[in-house]
Amino acid sequence: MSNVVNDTRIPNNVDLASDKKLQRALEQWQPKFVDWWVEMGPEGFQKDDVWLRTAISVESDGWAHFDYVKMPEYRWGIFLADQVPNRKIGFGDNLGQPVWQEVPGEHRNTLRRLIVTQGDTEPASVEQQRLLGQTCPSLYDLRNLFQVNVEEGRHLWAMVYLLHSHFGRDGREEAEGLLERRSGNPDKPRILGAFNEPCQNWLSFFMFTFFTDRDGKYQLLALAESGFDPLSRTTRFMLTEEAHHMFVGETGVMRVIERTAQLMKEAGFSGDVRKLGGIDLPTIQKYLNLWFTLSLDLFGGEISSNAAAFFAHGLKGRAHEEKEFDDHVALEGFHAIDVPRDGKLAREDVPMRNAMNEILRDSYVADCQRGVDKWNRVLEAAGIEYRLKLPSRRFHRHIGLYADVSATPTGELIGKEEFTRRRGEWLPDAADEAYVQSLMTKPVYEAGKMANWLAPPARGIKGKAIEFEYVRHEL
Ligand code: BYC
Ligand code: FE
Ligand code: FE
Repeated sequence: MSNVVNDTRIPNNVDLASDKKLQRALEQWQPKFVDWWVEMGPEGFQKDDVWLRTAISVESDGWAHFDYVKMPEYRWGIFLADQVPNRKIGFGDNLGQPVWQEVPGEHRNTLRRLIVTQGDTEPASVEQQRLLGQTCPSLYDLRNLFQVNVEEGRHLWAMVYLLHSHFGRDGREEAEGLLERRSGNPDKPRILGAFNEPCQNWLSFFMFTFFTDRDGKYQLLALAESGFDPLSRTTRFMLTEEAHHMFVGETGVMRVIERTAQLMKEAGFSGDVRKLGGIDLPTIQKYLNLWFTLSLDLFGGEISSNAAAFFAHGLKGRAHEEKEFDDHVALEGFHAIDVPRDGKLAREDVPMRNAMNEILRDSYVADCQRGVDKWNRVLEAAGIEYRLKLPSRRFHRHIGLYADVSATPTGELIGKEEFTRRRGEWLPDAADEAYVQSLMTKPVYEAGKMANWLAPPARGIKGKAIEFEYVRHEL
């Protein structure tokens, strides 16, 4: 299956040529995708040579090829991880049954909806990031932005392949819809909240790739468990690409912190680091608060009958279902959740299956904490006492149990007025936005140069020097 066909219009390892009808349908969708890319992809860089990796197979030792390419000519392909022989459904009511190669009729609508929701986030993120190139802090970062963007484009392809190959006419209509909705457009918004939020500066971009792409990691891990085998195989390969997106976020924030620590030293610690053009730690904390909580919403409600049904039917599992859990049926047992009742929190036992969104969120929060700990080690090594913290899950939520209450970052419930009054202490306000924006008015296009607010990376990409011309930008 992993024989790769690269000499066709659509690179793939799914033997597309053997299914002419499917091939034609995808070849009709392809120019519409490229039109969307040119309209909504990175603005001002479509003619540049960018040193990008392209997926060419799913072999772990050589799945990627690196070279200069103009983004509209990127070879977006369809790649599924190899089939696991005799794979069985690993959880829910169908535990131990053979996985499905075709969509079971009774789960058709639910699966389509999960695939469309996943697919919708991919182009949405490209739309959110389309102006960032114009304020890039270095060519290295510019290239990473575009790498993330083209791969999100490929993730859209991955979902469109499933829609075209398994969902007939309505699948094809959904594939069109994925190119029609627009991030942040009130008339035709993207499906999930965080994907309609503006991502207008590079601090937001780094937080987004750390926190929001990491929701992608956990949703993909849960879908990789699916009894619908083509979905499992597709998402398993997407996860290999996702690792780089989170690397961009983790090291991006880390480099901001390194530079801030350095400037704080220069300012004599008590001084205002903004005077030296750095991003002060309280502002970094506010952006962390914003993107962490927007991303928490992406896991859905804490108590969810949808999630229970996805699990029961074997459509969506937990992250690392086999390795991390003993009971894969989950009909017994409870998950304790703090439920707001009359202005107070009451701990309630929620039947396990109904708590699946919260259980996935638990894994996600633990993974986020590992990254925050690394950031804090940079502060510690620099002799700075300040520590970054993940806020409470109750803070600044728009989905689920805490959507209708207000809470502080440490999780105490407060009145709406107090929240509104103190919002600027916890989340970026207009002045913070204006300050961060002011650092990024001029792009840095000189190879090897870094913007003042950001430390250089530890090394370049794939053995190239940091000074390598990752993007040949025509001024
Ligand atoms: N915004 O039962 P509930 C990625 C809706 S990111 C708006 O609590 P459920 C990427 C929900 O649809 C990964 N609406 O939720 C990252 C439901 O509507 P109905 C994306 C929301 O269904 C960076 C109602 O509220 N992948 O790949 O258990 C860059 C009650 O919902 C939201 C996936 O999400 C929200 N945040 O779970 C690029 C995987 N949350 O039924 C890419 C597929 C909930 O009342 N999606 N609602 O009309 C899913 O598994 C589920 O749809 C969700 C929601 C986990 C998102
Ligand atoms: Fe993605
Ligand atoms: Fe991603």
